[in-house]
Amino acid sequence: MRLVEGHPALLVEKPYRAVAVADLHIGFEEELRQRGVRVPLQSTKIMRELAQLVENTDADKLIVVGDLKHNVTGPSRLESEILPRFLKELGKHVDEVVVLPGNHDGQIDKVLGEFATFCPARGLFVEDEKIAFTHGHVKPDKTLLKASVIATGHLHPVLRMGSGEAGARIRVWLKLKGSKKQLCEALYREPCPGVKGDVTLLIMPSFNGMLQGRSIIDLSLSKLVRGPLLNTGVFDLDKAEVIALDGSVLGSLGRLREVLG
Ligand SMILES: [Mn+2]
Repeated sequence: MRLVEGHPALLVEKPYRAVAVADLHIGFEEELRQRGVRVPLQSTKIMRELAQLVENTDADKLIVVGDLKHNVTGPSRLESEILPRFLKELGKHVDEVVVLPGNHDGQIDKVLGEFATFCPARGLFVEDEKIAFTHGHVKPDKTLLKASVIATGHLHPVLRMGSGEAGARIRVWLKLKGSKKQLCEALYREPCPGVKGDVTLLIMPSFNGMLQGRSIIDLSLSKLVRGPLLNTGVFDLDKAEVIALDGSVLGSLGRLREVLG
């Protein structure tokens, strides 16, 4: 498994080649468009980027780590028209599209079941790579603790630098480490004998670049936003490694907060 340089995407290499992306929020601009704001259609742009990604990485699968869609607006044009078209088009580039439902994806498997493979929200474990995926808003399945890396979305982390007009925001990865045993005990409230070693929590940037994202410098996150994994307190956010999309390590979150906060 590796980060795809320059993109908010992961590449799984065994037993199949799969690109994993999180938080597409398809239809984010729909509401604005319906109100007459001519925002460019993001789904077209996202499709182009995804098609290029799977081609460049020679992947035959695409894993969406939650929040395929944004909010449903109006009489569900998003679900009946935009998303089927989007998934059909994706299907031309990969053998399989796998979707792990996020908090914005309630019930879409019922409408879109024929266009993608839907996994339980509690997670997908890829044994050969010891990597597990879950969106991050629900408690993951216990089998995910077999993983050495748990990759989630949901947070949309961005690093804010400077302020006002001269300020900038860039999407980032957050890499945290914690004790697997402590995580197991905190999540399932029971003794976890035999569980040992560390687990890496990799929080993925949102694939949709139009989203504002959550500033990891301010990071006054509600419990709901943090989700069950971060809420355990097993992962020390100040020690999180902050990684830019090009793969460069920008520093620990604690240090960046001191400098940029
Ligand atoms: Mn999201």
